[in-house]
Amino acid sequence: MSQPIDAFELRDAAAAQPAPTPAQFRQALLRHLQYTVGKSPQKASLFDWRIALSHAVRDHAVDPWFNATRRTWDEDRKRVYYLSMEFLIGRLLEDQAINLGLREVVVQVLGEFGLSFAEVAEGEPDAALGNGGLGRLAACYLESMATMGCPAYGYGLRYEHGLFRQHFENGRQIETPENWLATDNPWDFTRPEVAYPVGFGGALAEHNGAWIWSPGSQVLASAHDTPVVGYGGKWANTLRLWAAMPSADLFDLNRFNAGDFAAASEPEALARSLSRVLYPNDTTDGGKELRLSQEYFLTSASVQDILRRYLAAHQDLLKLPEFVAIQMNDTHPAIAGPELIRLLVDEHGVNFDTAVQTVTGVLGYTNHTLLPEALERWSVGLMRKVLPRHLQIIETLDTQFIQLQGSAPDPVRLVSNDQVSMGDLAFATSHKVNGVSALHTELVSKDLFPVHNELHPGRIVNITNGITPRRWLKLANPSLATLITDTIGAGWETDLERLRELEPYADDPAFRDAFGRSKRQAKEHFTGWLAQEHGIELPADALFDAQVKRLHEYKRQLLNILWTIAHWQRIKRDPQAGWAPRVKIFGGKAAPSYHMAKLIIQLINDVANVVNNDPETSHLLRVAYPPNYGVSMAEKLIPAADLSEQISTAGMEASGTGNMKFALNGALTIGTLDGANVEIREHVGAENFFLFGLTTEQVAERRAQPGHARTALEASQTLRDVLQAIAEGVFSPDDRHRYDGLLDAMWNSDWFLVASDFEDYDRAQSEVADCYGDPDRWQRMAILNVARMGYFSSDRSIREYMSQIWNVESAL
Ligand code: AZC
Repeated sequence: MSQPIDAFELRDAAAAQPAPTPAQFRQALLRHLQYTVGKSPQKASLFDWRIALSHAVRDHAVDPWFNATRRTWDEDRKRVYYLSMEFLIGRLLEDQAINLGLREVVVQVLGEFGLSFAEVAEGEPDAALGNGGLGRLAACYLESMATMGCPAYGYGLRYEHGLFRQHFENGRQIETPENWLATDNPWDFTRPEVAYPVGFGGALAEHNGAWIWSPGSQVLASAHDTPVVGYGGKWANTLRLWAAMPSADLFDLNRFNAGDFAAASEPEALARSLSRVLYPNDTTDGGKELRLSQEYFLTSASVQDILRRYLAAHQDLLKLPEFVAIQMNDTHPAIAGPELIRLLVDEHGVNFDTAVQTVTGVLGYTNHTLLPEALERWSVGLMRKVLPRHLQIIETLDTQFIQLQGSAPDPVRLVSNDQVSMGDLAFATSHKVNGVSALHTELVSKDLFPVHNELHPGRIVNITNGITPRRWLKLANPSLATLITDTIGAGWETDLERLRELEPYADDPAFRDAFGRSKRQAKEHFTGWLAQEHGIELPADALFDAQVKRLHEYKRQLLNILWTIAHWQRIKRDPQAGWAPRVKIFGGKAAPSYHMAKLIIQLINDVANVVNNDPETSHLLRVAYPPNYGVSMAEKLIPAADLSEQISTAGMEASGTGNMKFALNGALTIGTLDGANVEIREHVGAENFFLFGLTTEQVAERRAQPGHARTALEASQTLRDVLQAIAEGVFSPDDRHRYDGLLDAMWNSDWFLVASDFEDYDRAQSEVADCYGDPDRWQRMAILNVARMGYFSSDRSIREYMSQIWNVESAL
């Protein structure tokens, strides 16, 4: 039904354009301003300039994109398909300009019109098609796959509304819809000819031993492509986002003409709702049926596209694993297993067991969390209603899985208690399952999938997360990036281990000074933006102590703010004690229905209000919580930080990637032995990391002790004083009981062990303060952090995925 895009893809591309001269680029920019945007330079607004510039930059992405696509076809290469409900991309203009080697020419040409690149780029809305870590990881991996020349597609949904916008009213989080598509999206190539029907519900019938599924309703998935260019512009892949469309003209003109305007558009609106909003939650799922339907919509459209592309060049579906690798980013697209089996068996006549074997050869599953509330389970009733044929396939897989466990008295099931366990399903249909840090992978093997692991030794592998140094160093931190290039030469951008060459400079006073100046520049850049954008003034000479990430109890922003109160109380008791000025920076959103997380946000803002207005202490302590944290804010904030708070309860943060971004930008970490902190500490050296807290094993033991919260509180006068102040309403004079629930949890349950870890955190914070008082020592430690973070490049992660999971070669 859809016109395949093969003809387009096979089109012979011209040789890549050489780098433009400023005169050529100026001409291209003016041409787009006039003929694409329809404005003269005299009348153009910043918006007009940005759109024209984006098109002028985008033009340079097209040739590498065509060439990469054509080569992949010509050489019949294996392709990787990264299926993800989230891609937290951020802005693209500067990222693409850097990767295409155009940044300098852009700066120069814009300057000729009296414009700065920064001010033009600042107008671009963030593509916030993700909640947090998992979505941002997908974006880093896309960029690295393109840089490494790994032929790949990212498949996702083109949400009309990305992650909600956050603002504060009286310190409380208020959510409003995000609207990134309200104006032109210049990166989008719309492909109306690439559209697939996706069916839901309906009935099953058996015919000559085969099953026929007749869906009750259909929605069309329509493709929108964004080229993803690798660093150096040698290779480009595609991010294909599906938009939901009504499969037929559902608009009821008769009803409309009869005056019933709303009802006339209802069926159409319903179809479109599949790509309307990103679920603003990174743990549990609301609106179950819509969410399951969204997941199937993404998966089915992508799998149809993948098979169509495969069959355009091959006949034998059993050879699929030789040419296709599909990576499931968490369980969200885990219906891919049953969907592929369904297509092979029902539509291509492959025998069931052979289909299972083939599909398993294709699929890989990345687990991002052990939190039980985030491990998706769908009720059998819902599954039967929305995806009856898939449920049937899952039940067969379940039977086979039980058989595989032989005489086990209490076998693990894919379907139990009337629920389908998507984690178990994903495991059973994948040839490789990976955790995202060494510690996490160990816990995945031991605690989450011990039975699977025993049945399939070697299926679980670890691939520690990584971050792209192009966005998170070169783009975000130009002062440090320039210093690095001036010191060790270019090339570290694609070979991050080369940062090791900085190690000897840690003892070089001149380099230390220059390093200090680059940090200072980053701080001024951030504070300038913060003052302008949010009216928050911060002293750039203070220690910038930052915790930015989603709000979650396990991440323990509470521990941080409680310590902040303790610190404030101490300063008040002894203002002359030589305190180093400190700025506590918080950033992050809470899921709209997560009451406790929202209460913690309010507490942070309440504390900020009191502390920042205290004339006795405000020169020594500030709390800043700029609203609406996202990728673009992170790019300014992370380079400015001195201290990175990675303080989750051990065993709960699968990896973290913010921890990597901070350390790469020369912040020291205060952290627990959790997630990738463990490996970061190993790499940068234990002496360059502020460690505190219970280990994963100790956490389990402590939780088993009855009354552990009370015991820990009784041992800490400092923490009791803090809780006392909160209880007295020092921070909520208008409502003394606001935090009663929070205090009650602190005394009586404290699942996340805030009290148990408080004293040791306090000790580590004093070490931080001592160390910051010795600038040479601090600088040295910070430089060594930068020099030793090469391992955490997402290029390394992708190389490991390519060899250990995808079995695919670089085309470069
Ligand atoms: C996150 C993990 O919480 C974080 O530790 C990890 O670094 C990141 O994935 C990337 O692997 N998880 C999520 O964002 N969301 C879910 C559902 O796990």
